[in-house]
Amino acid sequence: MQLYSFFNSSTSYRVRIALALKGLEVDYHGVNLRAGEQRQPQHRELSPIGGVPVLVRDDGLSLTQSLAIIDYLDALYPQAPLLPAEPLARARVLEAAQLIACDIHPLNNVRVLGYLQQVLEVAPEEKDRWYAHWVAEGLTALEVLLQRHGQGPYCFGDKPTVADCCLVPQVANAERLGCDLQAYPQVMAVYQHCLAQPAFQLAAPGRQPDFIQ
Ligand SMILES: N[C@@H](CCC(=O)N[C@@H](CS)C(=O)NCC(=O)O)C(=O)O
Repeated sequence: MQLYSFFNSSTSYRVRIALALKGLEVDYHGVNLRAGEQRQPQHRELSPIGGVPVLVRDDGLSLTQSLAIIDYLDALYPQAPLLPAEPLARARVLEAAQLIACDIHPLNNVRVLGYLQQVLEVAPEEKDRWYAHWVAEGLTALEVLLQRHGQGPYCFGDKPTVADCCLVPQVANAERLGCDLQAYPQVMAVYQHCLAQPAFQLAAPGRQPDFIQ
């Protein structure tokens, strides 16, 4: 399998965590989002919307959308399952994962921030306020969910799930962009626990072949 990824892309990071937790290796292709490579026609053949991650199977079939890719990997490689079988537990994991994937990430995606700056001509500090606002709204809600239904050391107990695959990259991004994360103690406890685990370390941006400072 091949993975089209960008070291700093949080959605690619989700898939890299899932692959590492399952002990799977892929051929890595860096797509430089800073240089706009995701919008090149050649990449749009793989990802019509122009994004990463893309997983390409050995037969050439490709798959986009990080949660669909993780679900596919989980079905194909059931070792270290990332979704519980019990219906309510499964829905809880997806609830947290989708809060991040649907309610936080899309508002702060590269193309959205680019549109704010380049088309709407929003000042850089206003764009940063936008980013921090949606991260704060989302992480506040995630903290409530985890306090109500979570159980450490991962989001939902002693095994990592797709919720952890989403939490770590989102918090890492927020940290990198200087957001104040003190108001989310349970989110941060899960984050710190995950960062200490070898699979999460393997998937980290700094460990990827396309890493640039
Ligand atoms: N919902 C998609 C989002 C994929 C996505 O947009 N990824 C970002 C990087 S984190 C990207 O490629 N952005 C490129 C752009 O917005 O131009 C997923 O979960 O895979």
